[in-house]
Amino acid sequence: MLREQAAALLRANDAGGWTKASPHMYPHQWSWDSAFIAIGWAHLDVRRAMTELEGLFAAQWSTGMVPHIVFRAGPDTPYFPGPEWWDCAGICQAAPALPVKTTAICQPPVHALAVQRIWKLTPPELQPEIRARIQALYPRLVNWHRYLATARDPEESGLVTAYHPWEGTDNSPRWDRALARIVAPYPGPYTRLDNHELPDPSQRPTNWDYDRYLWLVELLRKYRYDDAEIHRKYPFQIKDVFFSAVLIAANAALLDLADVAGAGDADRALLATWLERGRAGLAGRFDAETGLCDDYDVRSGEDIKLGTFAGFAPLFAGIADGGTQLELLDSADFCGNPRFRWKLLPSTSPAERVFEPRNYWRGPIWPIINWLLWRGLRQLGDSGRADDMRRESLGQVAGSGEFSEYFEPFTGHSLGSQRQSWTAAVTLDWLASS
Ligand code: 2M8
Repeated sequence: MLREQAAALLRANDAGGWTKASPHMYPHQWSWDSAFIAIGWAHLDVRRAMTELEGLFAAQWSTGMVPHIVFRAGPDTPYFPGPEWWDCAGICQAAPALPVKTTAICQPPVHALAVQRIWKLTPPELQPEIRARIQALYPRLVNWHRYLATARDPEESGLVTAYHPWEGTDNSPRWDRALARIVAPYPGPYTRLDNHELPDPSQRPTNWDYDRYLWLVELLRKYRYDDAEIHRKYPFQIKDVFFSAVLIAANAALLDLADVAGAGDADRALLATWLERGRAGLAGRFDAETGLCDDYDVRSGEDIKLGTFAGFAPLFAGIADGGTQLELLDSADFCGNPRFRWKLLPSTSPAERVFEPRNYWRGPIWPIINWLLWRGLRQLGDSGRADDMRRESLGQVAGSGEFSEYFEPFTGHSLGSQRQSWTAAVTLDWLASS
């Protein structure tokens, strides 16, 4: 029943070769949503799954960056801020030419994990075709990772620099201090649409946040989306341990696919270098006192010490740590909170002063984050915890009756956008992965 509902949701959100992240709130193609969505499609039609990724990578920038949104839905479909706020083709030669319209920032590189899943699920009779399509996509994936390992890590620290809260976890408290330092002039009149779609302000970022989000876009435009210039002058640069952990997992996935893709020695060596560098980078961010990995604010030189899901970066990356993180994961500060409806990882720990159980990335439980953690735990051979996480996650979705964007930790109630594609996609994957 759940499988049929999830499959029906993906089909309903299918816009023909690409999938809306959700039908009303997010009507375009989002980068990491697409990767999760491809994992969902892989359970229904591996060809369609490849098409999802191929379409996204057709909008890749010449720098290798895969943009966070490809605006596909057409001018009559409302989304704020739309392509005119970015004007990428007009500002930067590295952006794809019109009519392709994108943003100028990116999101965690889940794509290689999707290709790995697609290949695993490809039936023998389709293997020649899918192998050829993976071979064609692979160099683009390597370029994407090269962009992250170089332009987004000029220090060769192994850690990816995020430029904007929209690069994954919008109003996470991880960004609060960095945003508070930014003196943002009022960016001019604008009308948010997200709070029309979802009129409950307790579930979404504030106007204070939006003023800063838009001001950061202004600044990125001022620097003509040039990474070297941004690195020198731009005020919001965070070494994001979660993003970096996903890159580690993704580099390992590309290495795993190297034979299928017929990768050359040079690419294999590069991937191995980035993988090692990423692991060392994360190890350097581990705080033995708290047991969590800390993000780092490049501009202020501060460690960002907060109990959020991102602190478990080593587990997302599939790196064994001898048990400290697992104990913490099970504790009342995270999955083991006795008041939680489901034993799942919240976006922010309820022990944090800034925790808000209904507000977006400031407390609620996100299925895709728990999917990434589940994947990491499986890689570590922790089938006990992984199975629990899968069962609880499926219980949460089935119990709410909705494929919601996020869930209230104490009640398990649906929050955010409804009919969210990536939630249906990871549900399909969990259902098939006993
Ligand atoms: C959310 O972000 C968008 C902006 O990109 C928004 O709030 O309008 C985030 O959860 C992001 O990670 C996600 O990719 C996007 C679409 O699901 O929604």
